[in-house]
Order: sequence, then C-alpha cells, then structure tokens
Amino acid sequence: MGASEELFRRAQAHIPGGVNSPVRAFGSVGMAPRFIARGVGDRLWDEDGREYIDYVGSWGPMILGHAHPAVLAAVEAAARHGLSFGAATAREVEMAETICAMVPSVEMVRMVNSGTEAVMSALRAARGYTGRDKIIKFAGCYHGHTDAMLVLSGSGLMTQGIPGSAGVPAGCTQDTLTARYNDLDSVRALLAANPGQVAAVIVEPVGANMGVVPPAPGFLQGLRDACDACGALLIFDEVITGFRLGPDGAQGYYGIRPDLTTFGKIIGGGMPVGAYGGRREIMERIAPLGPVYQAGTLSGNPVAMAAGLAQLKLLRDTPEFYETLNRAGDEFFTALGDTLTKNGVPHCLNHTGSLGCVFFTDGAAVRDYDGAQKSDTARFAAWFRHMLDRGIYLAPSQFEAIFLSAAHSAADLERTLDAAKEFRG
Ligand code: HOZ
Repeated sequence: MGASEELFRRAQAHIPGGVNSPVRAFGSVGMAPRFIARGVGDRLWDEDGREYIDYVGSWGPMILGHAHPAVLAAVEAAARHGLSFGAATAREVEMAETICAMVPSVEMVRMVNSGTEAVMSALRAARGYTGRDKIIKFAGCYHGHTDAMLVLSGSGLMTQGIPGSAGVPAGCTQDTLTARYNDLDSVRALLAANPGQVAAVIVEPVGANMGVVPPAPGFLQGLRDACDACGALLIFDEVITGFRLGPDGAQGYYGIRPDLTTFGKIIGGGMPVGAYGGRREIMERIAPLGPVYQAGTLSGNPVAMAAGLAQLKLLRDTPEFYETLNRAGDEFFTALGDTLTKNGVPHCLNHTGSLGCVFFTDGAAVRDYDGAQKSDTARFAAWFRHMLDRGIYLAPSQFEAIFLSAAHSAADLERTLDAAKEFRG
C-alpha cells in the first residue's frame, strides 16, 4: 500500500470520507485521493514522491504558482510579529485600499475568511439594504455551502449528483429562487412572479463550478438591466474569476458593474481569506455603521493579509500579466480541444482566459446546468486517470475548472498536450 492509500485509510477513521472537503476525496473518479506533500511553481509532489503538473492550483488562488518567493517572504515576515490579534491592523487598511483601487465597483470592502462567508454576508447586506428577502441564483452556480445557496448548486453537489443538502431546513431555502444560467427569460419570469420581493440576483459571471460555462453575449448585461428595472441588487460571485480574468475580474473583462462582489481565496494568496464589497451606500449598512451584523475574530488576519497583499501587488504591478496568462489559456485550451478532436473523442471544450473545462458530451455545446449534466462522467473519470498516470493533476470532478497559472511554462503545457494526445476516450 502506498503512502497516500495508507493516509486515506487512516483519514477515513476520523475524518468524514477521509477528507475535509468532499470533491477532493476523488470519489467520482473511482480511486483514492493523492495526499499532497508539497508544491512549488506549477508542480506538486504527493506523499509517495510522485510529481505532477498541477491544474487545480488550490482551486484558483495559486495564480502565481505554489510557494511563490514573494508571498512566502511576506508570510514569514508577518508571522514573526504575531499570528492573530482580533484587532485592527495597518495591513487590512492597505488590503481594502488595494482591492478598491483594482476593482472600481468596490467602494468599500469587508474581509472575511472564505468565499462561503463572503456570500453569506453579501446576501445579508443585500437583504438589509433592500428590505426584501428573496434571492435569485442559477442552477449549477456554486456560492459556498451556506444554507440558502445549497439549491441546485454546482461543485461538490453536482459531483455527488444531489440537488441540495440534507440538514437545510425548508425555511432557509424558501426565499431562494433558481433560474437557468444563460437564460434571461427564466430570470425575468421569476422577477415578474415575485414583484418587489427580490433583494438580489447572485451569479458567477463565468460559471466555474459546473465545469466552465461562459456567459452568453448579453447575458450579464441583461441581468444588470433586469435588476435595475426592479430595484434588485446584482451580486457577482467572483470567488473564482476575481483577480483571475483581469485585475478587475470578470466585471472588468465583460464590462458590467455589479452592486456587490464576493471574493475568495485568491485575495489570500492561498491563505484562508474571503471578502465582500461594493457600493458605498450598501456597505454603509454593515455594523458598526449600520444594522446589518457581520463579524469575525480572524477576519483581516495579519498573516493572511500579508500573503494576499504580496500576491495582489504582483498581479497589479506585473506589466501584461493578464494578457499573457489569458493568451496562454486561449492557446492551450484551443490546442487541447484540437487534440481531442483529432483523436475522435467527442467533447465540448469551454474556456474563458485561464479557466477551462472539457465536457465529454456528444459534441453538443454546454451553456447551463442541464447541458453540463449531459457530460459522460465515466469518460471524464477515464480521462482524469489517464492524465494522472502521466503526471497531470486535474480537478477530480467533471464539474470543476482547469486552472492555468503564470507558473505553467510552455514546455509544461506542451507536455500536458502530449499526455492528452494518447487519450482515445
Ligand atoms: N468546492 C471547491 C471547488 N469548487 C473544492 C474545495 C476543496 O476541496 O478544496
């Protein structure tokens, strides 16, 4: 038995399913997870000493690669001065200033500890500001594991093939309305059926938790217009797209200004961080300024802020960082699709910039949750194992993204394409 298998055996005795987050259990690809010992750049090594080119990147935040020297130096320096104070610090001011300067729609921002917490808090702010209760989300979009959002959710729920979670009281989801991604009529119908009751429409501007599903032309603008027409707020969940598609995330990439934005792990450089922010008049409703309560001892944690600031500054200050990364994404995903086509493997390859995904459909386009679910997950599992055997570490689920980072060299991308060339489906 290898070290990973032995660790998994031990883990299952004391951790539910042997993991601290379901998708990483590798359940849908029919094998034991690899336990990761360390990572540098675009490489990971598991506990058995096997080396991989990593396309998960901690589910997005490692956009500069693992163990980036500037981020590590910032963490080490901050840690020497103490790990947590539960008090105001200079670094969180700098973090807020940095985020607000990079993302123009964010006039004020509050730090939290995860994307889940950011969404939970943004929804509360939206409800507190509008005095309305209902929220529209989209099937296949994942907004963390807060009760109200576990309805037709993407990511781990799609991977497990379940529409929602046990343990969520009906009362917690009675105000959650679900529309179809890329279908404005489904949104308009819900707004018309619930006049004056919808506090917010929350959307992943690029669906990245049902595989990758880009917004159809006009979809995001249509949401903006529909919200404006009825006084609902538009919330962009940019936990995955924020600071990835561009310095101002998907909102800059597509030129749409949401009222509120949620961010996640990428602003912590890999440390546990989230944030939510947006229009000043909404954020001024947050305690202690206003009546919308939200708090946290570890929010704005000094070590996490140091890591995140080091990463954000590099992203901000590196000329053409996003042009280069997005171009690499365009070239790589196009080549990957071509490779599978040449091999006669039916598929649909979706990508936006450095985010991409291969759906094993009969070739039909994937534009929403229903389309994503038509993918052949058994073929995905074969693809995953094929690539893993050749040292390519992809997300162990059809319903997640492939993440490129600045650390992926041309040679590594080529090696990945060579591995894909041997896949016959
Ligand atoms: N829900 C995460 C991906 N969208 C996976 C989290 C994890 O396993 O770390």
